Amino acid sequence: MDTRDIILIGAPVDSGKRRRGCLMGPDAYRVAGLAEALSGLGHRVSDLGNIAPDLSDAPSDPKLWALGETVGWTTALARVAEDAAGRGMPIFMGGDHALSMGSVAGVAVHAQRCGKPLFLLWLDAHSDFHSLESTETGNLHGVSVAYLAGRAGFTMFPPMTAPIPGQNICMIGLRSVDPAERAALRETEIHLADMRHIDEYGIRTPLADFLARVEAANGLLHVSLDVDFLDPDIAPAVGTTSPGGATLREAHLAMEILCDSGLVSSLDLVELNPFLDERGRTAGVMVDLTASLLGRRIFDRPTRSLA
Ligand code: B3U
Ligand code: MN
Ligand code: MN
Repeated sequence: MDTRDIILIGAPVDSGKRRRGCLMGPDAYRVAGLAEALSGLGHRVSDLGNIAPDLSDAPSDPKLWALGETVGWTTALARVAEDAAGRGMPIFMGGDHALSMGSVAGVAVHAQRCGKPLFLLWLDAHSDFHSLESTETGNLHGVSVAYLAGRAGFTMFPPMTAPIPGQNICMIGLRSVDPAERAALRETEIHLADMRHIDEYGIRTPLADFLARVEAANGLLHVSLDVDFLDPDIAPAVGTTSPGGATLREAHLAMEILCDSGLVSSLDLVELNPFLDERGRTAGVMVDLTASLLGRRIFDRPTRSLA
């Protein structure tokens, strides 16, 4: 596979939910050796350090947790993402999933400028599809896809100038979807693969179907990887654990298939809470998965069967 210009961006977003700790995520990825793993694969890697939210206009709402801070992150990250996407492959080291409102919004503007459609792969136990009205918790990491898909009501956020059509979004790994999200998703064309779907068809099938669509449209692909996509047995460092998630092998296979497609143009690593980790285990798993996405292989050719 081709070597790439990888731009690491620390996004210590911790405002998307009440339980704190994701702000330590970027440093945990650094300590776990993310940059070294990727440069070891031959890529050119730079680390922009951590960015900060733009708090110049910070709205508040009693029902929405830390709205002003999350809006500030969205503004700042969108700016950085648009610029970085023009120079290489940005990897956003989160930070909770509210960060994707900024990272993906910025990448979407870049894609629009290139005249290419943007596709979004959401690897997550949750659909993060609440509107600001339907959220029960007020936690804004649960509204990111709704914002990015252009759902109504996000007037306090920067306008989503290039909303992503439902047909261009795919969610894989779902197992915790609230009733209001389920009802709203039914009205969209978002591709949905819940854990039952993975159990019945394997992780390759929904992923390959989606990648074929990206390829046919000559699109760019942003992957948003939530730690809770993985089973908590292998990735305990997350605030909202949800049992029954992807296994280590399913997750690596997904990354290897994504790598082979050559279509991934940007990536979020979100929801890692190092305070909840066991001796850096989850950070290590996330680094290994990112390495698989960027070319690490057991063998570089298909292995021969023993038959
Ligand atoms: N849907 C719930 C729970 C949740 C969403 N995303 C995460 N948890 N990580 C909510 O709060 O909106
Ligand atoms: Mn999420
Ligand atoms: Mn999640």
